[in-house]
Amino acid sequence: MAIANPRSDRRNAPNRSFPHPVYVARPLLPDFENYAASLREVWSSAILTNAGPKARALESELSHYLGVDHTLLFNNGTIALMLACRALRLRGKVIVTPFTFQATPHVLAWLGVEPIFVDIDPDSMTIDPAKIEAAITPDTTGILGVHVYGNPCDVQAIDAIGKRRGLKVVYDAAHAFGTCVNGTPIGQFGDATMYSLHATKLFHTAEGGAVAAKDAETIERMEHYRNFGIVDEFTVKDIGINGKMSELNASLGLCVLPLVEGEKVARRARAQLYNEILGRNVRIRVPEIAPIQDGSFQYYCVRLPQRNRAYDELRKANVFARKYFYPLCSNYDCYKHLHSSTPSNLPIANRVSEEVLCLPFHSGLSMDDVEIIASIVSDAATA
Ligand code: T4K
Repeated sequence: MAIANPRSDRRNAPNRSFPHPVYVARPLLPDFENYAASLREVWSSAILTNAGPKARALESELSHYLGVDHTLLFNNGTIALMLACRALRLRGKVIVTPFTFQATPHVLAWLGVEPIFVDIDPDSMTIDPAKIEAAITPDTTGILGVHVYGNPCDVQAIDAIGKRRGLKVVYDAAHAFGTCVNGTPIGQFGDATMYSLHATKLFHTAEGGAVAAKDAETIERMEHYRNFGIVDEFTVKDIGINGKMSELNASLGLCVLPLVEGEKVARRARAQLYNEILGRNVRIRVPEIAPIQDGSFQYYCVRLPQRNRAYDELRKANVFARKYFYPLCSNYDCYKHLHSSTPSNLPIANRVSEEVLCLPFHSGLSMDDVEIIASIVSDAATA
């Protein structure tokens, strides 16, 4: 007698809708009692913010985990990136990828710096070093690369251009927590690297950001900037801002960090299953899956010409995939007037942004859920 396989039964069922919304991300949450115990310490100290002991402890644990000399915490990734760019004295024009979250070029614009968009590599979807050289002018002061979905930029080539042309190199590693390039931690490249610690990220503090940097002066400037420029009670050295992380957020981070490795293992298994099912469909391009020690496992992104159909079919099934990053930053109203935003300057980025779809990716998905989502995408790609 044939034994029913519940997985394929559900996958082929006419109604593949989920009873609850399934989102692209789900925050990794520690046992509540653990967090409550950490908060009790904060309560009894009555130190809630301003570089308190939890924030200092998390900075030190993050430097160790990320394999970098120095980490500074901020209240979100956007402020962290802005203060890193300011500390490195970026001004005039900075070369940047358009294939990113809007925060990346916004940071430059808030500093009064013009983003100069250049095209991306069609495979890694990160900024193409070959296009950077041609975009450098006497006004260029830096390069801002994004390790999109955790895919590392060509860091060797970009760092070499920075050195050769006297430009600062900053990396937006919002998606690349823990990414390594041939065993070297991603935060060791460039002049500064920013990690987003937002709730949707593999490692998070609900809201938060971190910067890894080597140069002592740059670190000192960032430290002043995040606390209004204050040096001591009577000395204000720089025009700073409030960029500090609270003790409540830092406590959460200290409880989440030990869970990250387990989450990566769970995500890798889900990525493998997605790839196994979706990789059978010639119309779908699946990502390469990094070894556990090298990857950030932040997003699972496929590329397919029928992306919009797949997105719509998933929504009918209560699944909220995301078109990260469509529209392209250079096509937003606030940037489309720039000379470098001309679509003919960015053909690959414009094409890729029409094809990408980030599927739900976290340990809260069962393997059955992954099979169902993959089957909906695959059917949409061939319909
Ligand atoms: N650079 C890059 C390359 C970035 O991708 C980002 C942020 C930044 C810089 C700036 O870093 P931060 O300043 O944010 O630290 C989300 C995140 O808010 C944003 O951090 C992230 N990138 C971006 C790619 O994704 P939205 O507008 O898509 O978020 P939202 O609210 O639609 O959340 C996505 C899904 O996650 C929801 O459908 C449900 C789920 N979710 C969300 C939250 C907030 C939860 O389950 N729980 C939650 O608490 O931007």
